[in-house]
Amino acid sequence: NEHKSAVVWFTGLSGSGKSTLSVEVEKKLHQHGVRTYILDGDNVRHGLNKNLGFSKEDRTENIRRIGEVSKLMVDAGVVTLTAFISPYLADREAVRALLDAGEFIEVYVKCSLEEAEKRDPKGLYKKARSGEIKGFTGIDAPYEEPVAPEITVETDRQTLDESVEQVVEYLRNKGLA
Ligand code: GGZ
Repeated sequence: NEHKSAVVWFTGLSGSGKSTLSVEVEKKLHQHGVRTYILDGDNVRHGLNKNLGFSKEDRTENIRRIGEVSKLMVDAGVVTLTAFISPYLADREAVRALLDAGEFIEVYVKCSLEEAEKRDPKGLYKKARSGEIKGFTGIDAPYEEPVAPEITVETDRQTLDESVEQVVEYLRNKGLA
């Protein structure tokens, strides 16, 4: 593998800004001629993982498969950006263990529950509060914060541009951008 590659693993609450951030970081990488691919709910949960729901077991299997796909993408030399809540520490660490050192870049997309709930772009928090959705992350299902993420961005305290630049700068320093 002549091209250095890695997985940029965005983790955080629903509505924290993972997808937005992955799209904006990808744009910057494209400007630098880097080949990328974004894995997110739209292309994974509707296809490969359409038999999975949101129980603890299903989330673990969701993340396991995404980790395996990410590994294949990295082997192919594609910088892979993933945007999944991935609420369990052990599941994220299992993905890290699949990859070589430096190939798993965990980005904690930190945002208070209060702010994520205020954004509520799909009205899901409202449904979770009313009991229409059970086991919603942050409401009645856990989110385990990263312990030592490579990068933390605080989307309720910094602008999108600042967060994007922070990620791109990290990748630049690692020779990935
Ligand atoms: C959390 C849920 C749930 C429950 C549906 N809990 O804002 P969104 O809509 O687009 O992001 C959420 C997405 C989470 O899927 P992931 O594959 O990222 O989750 S995990 O990593 O935990 O496997 C939300 C929607 O799916 N959604 N039900 N109960 N989010």
